[in-house]
Amino acid sequence: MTARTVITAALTGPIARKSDHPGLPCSPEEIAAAARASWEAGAAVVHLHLRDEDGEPTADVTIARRVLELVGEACPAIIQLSTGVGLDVPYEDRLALLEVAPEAATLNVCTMSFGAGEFRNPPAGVRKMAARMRELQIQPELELYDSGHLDVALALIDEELIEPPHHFSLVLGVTGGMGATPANLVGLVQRLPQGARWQVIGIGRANLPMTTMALAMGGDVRTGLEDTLLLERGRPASNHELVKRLRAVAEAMGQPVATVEEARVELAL
Ligand code: KMH
Ligand code: ZN
Repeated sequence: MTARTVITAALTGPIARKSDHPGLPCSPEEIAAAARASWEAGAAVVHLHLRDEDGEPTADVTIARRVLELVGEACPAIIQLSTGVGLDVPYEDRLALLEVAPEAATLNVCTMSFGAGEFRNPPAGVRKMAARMRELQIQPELELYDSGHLDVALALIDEELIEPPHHFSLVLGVTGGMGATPANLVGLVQRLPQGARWQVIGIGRANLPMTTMALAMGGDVRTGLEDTLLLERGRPASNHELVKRLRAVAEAMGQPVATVEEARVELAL
């Protein structure tokens, strides 16, 4: 088992809009407040997407710097910036976002259907993104939405574009990716490289069952409004409520939850 479980809060994501959930944090100030509340509830890492004045996903570096500054002032949580950004944001803009040099950032390794949209991660762009992350010493979080994505990630590791320690997010329940089933999760975990650190992201109704499975298997977990807008059917969630519930599940299993300082050790940051 993992000594301590790291909880990541994915505060806003790129898909939902305020019209879907009025409490969705969008402005830099709202994102910073949600980060603080999630950290107080037990999250050691915050996964951040950026929104413009209209609430649309953006890779604007001025907004990125403002969000990083405000979140840093609000709480000591480890910042993981999304380079997924949003389905309609050009890859070159996503790449340029790395120049704000967050401590950690996501690396999406394959193009795929994503609900009603397309998530474009072309092989040459992914290699550029990985190489720049290595140069800037940004810790990559490898996002896997399907079993074949692991083979692509392993190729990047073989090419020495990604250095150890390797961090994987196993995303279950995206329409266009692998379904949220125990067999899919177990199959992927069994094939991870030796010494890899991994977390589970369960989308929608799969959020609580899949993260609970991850806890039982010794993995880390992510929750937040990017992953589910509801605590249960008909009951809108907030980021900190989702973190609080997941923390309680971990503790009920006797699994201690990492503080930020402990998470830095666990994640070798
Ligand atoms: N929600 C998707 C567009 C990431 O943060 O890097 C995937 C995504 C991944 O947001
Ligand atoms: Zn994200």
